[in-house]
Amino acid sequence: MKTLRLILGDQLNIQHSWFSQVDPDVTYVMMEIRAETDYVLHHAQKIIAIFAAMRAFKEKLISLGHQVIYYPIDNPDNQHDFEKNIRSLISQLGVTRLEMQYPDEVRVDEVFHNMAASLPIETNIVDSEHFITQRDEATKFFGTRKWLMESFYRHLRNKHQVLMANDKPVGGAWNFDKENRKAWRGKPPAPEDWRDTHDHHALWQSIQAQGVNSFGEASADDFRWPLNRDEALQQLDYFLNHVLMHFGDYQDAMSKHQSRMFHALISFSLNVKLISPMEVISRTEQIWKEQSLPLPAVEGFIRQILGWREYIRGYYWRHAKQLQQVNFFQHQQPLPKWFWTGNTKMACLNNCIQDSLKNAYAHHIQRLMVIGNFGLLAGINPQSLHEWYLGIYIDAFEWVEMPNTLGMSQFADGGMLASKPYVSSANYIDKMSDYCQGCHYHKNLKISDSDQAACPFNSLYWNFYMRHADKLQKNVRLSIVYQQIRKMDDAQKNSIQQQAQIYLDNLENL
Ligand code: FAD
Ligand code: DLZ
Repeated sequence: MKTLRLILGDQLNIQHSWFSQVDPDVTYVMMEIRAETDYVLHHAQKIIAIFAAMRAFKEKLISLGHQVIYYPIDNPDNQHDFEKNIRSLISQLGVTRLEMQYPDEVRVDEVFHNMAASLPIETNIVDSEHFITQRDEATKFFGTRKWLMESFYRHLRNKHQVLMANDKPVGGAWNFDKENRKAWRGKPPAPEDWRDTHDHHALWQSIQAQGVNSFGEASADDFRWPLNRDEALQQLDYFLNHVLMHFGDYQDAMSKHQSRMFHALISFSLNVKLISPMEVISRTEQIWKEQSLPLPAVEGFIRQILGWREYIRGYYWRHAKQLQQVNFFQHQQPLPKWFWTGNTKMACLNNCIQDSLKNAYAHHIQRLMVIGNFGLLAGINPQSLHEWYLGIYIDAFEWVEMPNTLGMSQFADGGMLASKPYVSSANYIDKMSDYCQGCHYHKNLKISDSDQAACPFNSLYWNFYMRHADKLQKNVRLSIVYQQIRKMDDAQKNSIQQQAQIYLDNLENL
């Protein structure tokens, strides 16, 4: 029997049981294909990082004695489609069986199931052996109950005995989030970028020569994303030993002087499976014990991975099909052109978008409370925003990006993921960052006067709640907001709405 095993660009898990022994009857196949580069407009670094890591993975497999067929982007035999390349290999090599790992995305899941149904050979799909939970574990856990990350997280802490002692959470509480909300004013100094660089100039030239469209800075000569598992582990260990101690305190902080802050930068390594979530958690617990790190930092970090990441995956497999259509508020504004350049006078958005274009990265609060916040307040079409997020970030794969964008950030699912919209006026952004200092717009003004332009976040914030009162005012978590609106007189409400309308009519020039 001649078996072909397909490995996707986000399945670079060298610890998978497939690779535990060399089998002369097994050939692995990996493909750089236009179907995957072109399903959305990608940031240049994302394409480079995936191809470079795929190529390094191929070399690793060969060095271990495995047989690998690799289709580079510029191979003339490459038909740029999983099924077409596989059909050619079936006839060229006399393949009798195809094996695949479960993909993380509905689109590719359908491709695999269609291949399984139509190919003239035996097919089998196996687990990717990466996640802590199964696709349907959250669905089964919640049953008919309301989905809540915190309950799933506690269940997983118990089940896997993470940060537990005698069946109780260590430190006497499940969650130390209240201690994790400080602004950063330059101290402690944020770490320099601890990641080694690569020169991917030649690879980038070959990608461009094939006419693959992209945006953002390629940074091909000075490339920071990890190539392989060893590098990913080194980067993780640096973070755990030198940076994690401040993660909790400054998790929500933002600064124009330091975009990475104290975040781990491990989402690419995790999402292409160079490292596994459980090993990140175990190493974190180990270093916490060895170095007596602050529990709020350690718990806060583990919650992101054991809690949020697994919960989001469960949510995706429960709602993915529906998410492709959702638009709870019927928002239809097109994405302003400055989303592709960062050229806006709003300093917070200017900084966050330009960071994203430069690094293919922004941390969670930049994504949620600046870019996403604006998108929701301005009534941007959530599906356009979803495509933008899916393209721009190095870690963006639909299973994790889509619930975060459409559910958490845009409330486009009507509150299935988040219990209230994540929106704020300038006040929150000013509290958590230094962006407002020197901004063209004035953070304290709701309405522009003859001297100063008001920060658009202020009128848009109140206008959003007034505009969507029918959908939101019964939400108990928003009772204070609606009490405040009820206290405003008609003249106040009208002037806020008029100011907001001026901005909404002029989004391109903000
Ligand atoms: P850290 O802040 O250091 O956190 C450590 C790890 O926790 C991350 O690497 C990630 O694996 C996990 N994590 C933290 N928050 C989340 C979350 N909300 N959902 C899932 N995992 C989480 N994350 C992605 O991996 N891919 C995406 O495409 C993506 N899109 C997002 C879109 C929006 C609108 C928002 C608000 C968030 C998105 N996130 C996404 C979640 C989060 O912003 C990133 O995981 C994080 O910024 C990655 O950087 P880091 O490794 O430095 O994370
Ligand atoms: C994101 C991406 C890109 C840009 N290119 C490829 C590719 O050429 N070949 C490949 O196997 N995977 C690529 N990927 C990652 C895939 O999009 C990802 O593996 C699937 O979407 C499954 O989630």
